[in-house]
Amino acid sequence: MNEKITAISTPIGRGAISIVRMSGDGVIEVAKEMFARFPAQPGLLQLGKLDAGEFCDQAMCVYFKAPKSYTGEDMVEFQLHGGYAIANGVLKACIQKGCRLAENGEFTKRAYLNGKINLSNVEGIMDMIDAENVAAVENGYKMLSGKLDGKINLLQDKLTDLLAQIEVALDYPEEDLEFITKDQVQDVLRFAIDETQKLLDSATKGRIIKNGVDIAIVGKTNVGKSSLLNALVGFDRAIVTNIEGTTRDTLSESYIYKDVKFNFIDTAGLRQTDDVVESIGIERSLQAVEKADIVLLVFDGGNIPEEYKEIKSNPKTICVFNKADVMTNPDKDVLSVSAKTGENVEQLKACVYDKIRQDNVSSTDVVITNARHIDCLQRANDSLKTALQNSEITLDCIALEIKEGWQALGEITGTTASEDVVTRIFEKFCVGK
Ligand SMILES: Nc1nc2c(ncn2[C@@H]2O[C@H](COP(=O)(O)OP(=O)(O)O)[C@@H](O)[C@H]2O)c(=O)[nH]1
Ligand SMILES: [Mg+2]
Repeated sequence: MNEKITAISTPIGRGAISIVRMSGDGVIEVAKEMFARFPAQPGLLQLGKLDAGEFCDQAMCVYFKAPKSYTGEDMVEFQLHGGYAIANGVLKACIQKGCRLAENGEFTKRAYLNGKINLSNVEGIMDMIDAENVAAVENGYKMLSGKLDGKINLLQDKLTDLLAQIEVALDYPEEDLEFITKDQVQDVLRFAIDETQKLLDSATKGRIIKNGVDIAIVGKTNVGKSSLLNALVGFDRAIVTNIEGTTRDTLSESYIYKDVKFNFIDTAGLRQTDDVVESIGIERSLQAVEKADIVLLVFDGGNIPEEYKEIKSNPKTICVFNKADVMTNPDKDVLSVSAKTGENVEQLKACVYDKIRQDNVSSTDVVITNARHIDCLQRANDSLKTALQNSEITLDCIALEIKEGWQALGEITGTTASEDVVTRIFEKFCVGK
């Protein structure tokens, strides 16, 4: 018996429409009491009068029959006129007729418990809802539609087969090599280690897709780093003066360019200084360079100073000549911009985008965006590596490690996830999802 649950699934507040949902045994009967022209068949959106007790609304109603619904249970959705009072009043009416208020993510949790979706699909849905750009939506969709669990299931299947063969070989030691050879075992292990490593390696891309690219703007004092940040994001975010050492702390601002979030980080210019605060700022600049995905090394006139040579040769660095409105660029291979007039600032964004796109965002394969998945993959990868090492000596003891690897993989899709993990995932959802 599935308890009847209900929730408002759209954001609370003024808007064109609001949706109230119900799921569980008996929700169709509840809806029929409220909606006279109940749809003739599942999946049909029907216009009619909805009686919420205290008021009526002209609304749309659609229902789904178990198991062919999002949750896998009987479900009803009302599409109401927007606004706080209507949605809340209809919710109250549903509760009065025997539903209870759904917990966060409870509709999706039921879908999971009823076998409609697995945990990585659920996390794909969450990534799509939380997405701040198109690339994050695309990747969430890949997870939702099973690109990740397909890979994980394949690996788990291979390990299951391997375990079975190893066990047979151990049960009949005298015929050992007829069942499986050491080479065969190691081939499978190497394949699984490789695949988990590839997924782990994709996590950098995943972070960029989800959280954006960190772009540190560095260079000598007064070359126009803060002015460039302002020009790039389109408003006066940072203080700009002609006094050296104006920027003493790092400061960041985000900007969505096409489908990528750019997180620009303005830094203090590197120079010898007795100012304690500025010295700390310079220390932070160096850390920003270290952590950044891209470094914009800004200079104006003359050559790039000696202390920047190392940053210049870093493959993640793009050199930018600023103040093109008043100075001539000595290096024709370097992009000239003017933070003051805006000249070539759009080209600079395109240049950053191309650099990122080349080796990061453009991926047809699913990439890992989730810290939980990274943890599971890392544990699987570690266990399998230990198994591979030990397989050099004997097959006797490696079954345990392979099982651990198999188990860690299953946590991603949920086949081996603990109740705790499952609860924590659904807690992050909104009510009504
Ligand atoms: N002519 C011109 N002046 C600029 C340009 N960018 C910055 N400046 C000036 O250079 C000085 C230092 O700029 P600021 O952005 O504070 O440099 P930072 O120390 O590198 O952050 C200020 O007086 C700015 O107005 C530019 O593209 N053209
Ligand atoms: Mg500055």
